Amino acid sequence: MSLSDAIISGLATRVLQAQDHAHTITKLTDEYPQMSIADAYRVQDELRRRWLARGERMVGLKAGLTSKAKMLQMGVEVPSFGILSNAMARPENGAIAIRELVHPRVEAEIAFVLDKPLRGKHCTIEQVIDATAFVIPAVEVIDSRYEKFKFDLVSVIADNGSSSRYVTGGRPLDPRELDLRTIGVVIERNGEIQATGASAAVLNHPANAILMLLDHLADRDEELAAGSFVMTGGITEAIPVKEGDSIVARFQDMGSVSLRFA
Ligand code: 0L1
Ligand code: MG
Repeated sequence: MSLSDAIISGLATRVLQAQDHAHTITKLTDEYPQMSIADAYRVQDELRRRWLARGERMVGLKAGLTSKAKMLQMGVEVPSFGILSNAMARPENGAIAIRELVHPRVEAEIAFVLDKPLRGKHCTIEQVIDATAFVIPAVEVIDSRYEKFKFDLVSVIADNGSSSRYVTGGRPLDPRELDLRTIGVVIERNGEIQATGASAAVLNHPANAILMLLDHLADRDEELAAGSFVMTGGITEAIPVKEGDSIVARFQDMGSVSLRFA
């Protein structure tokens, strides 16, 4: 049986306070072991309502846990999806305030910006490419609100897939000009290489993350609107950061994304 609206609303309050005030909470499933993935997305829906009510603008969606490295790191086997608001965006080369975060980690991702809507369960990679205005390198700063970054799939979905900040950089490129499966990526922290990977690590092709997202949206009778910004998931494992760290994520043929934590 699904959780009541009152319980979902209370859980959204708990998660939102933890996100806004950078403190940890225990896994939601500790209190509600019967909570389902559908319930967790209802918590996300409630978060979206509250973000909109306080004046934020929803800019797109994120797919997470889309690479083997990430699934292994977090001990789950299924991707998760989350919502991106304008309040999470930060400029390239800017300083991200570490006091606003609990235990941040960074991920190098390929983001898509659509200029046509996409809808339905039977789209193809070619249709995703056709609907894409450009792809752009991105770094997502994830920050689980769960103690020690330990959670299960239901709890992490309710925490909007650990979303906290994101930064785009490099060059926006026409996806038809690239082989999106073979983009090499290097993440440096303070000038030292921390992780390397290739974009095929994301479900063999990052556009497959968008196909999975479309599948999820179709179940909810929703679509990806023209103009959507979609992050397709970390290509390598996520790298922990602390105050004073500088991060550069280098994407072959696409440029780099730089940020620092202060
Ligand atoms: O964007 C991501 O891959 C994160 C999904 C949630 C799991 C995590 O916090 O690592
Ligand atoms: Mg991510």
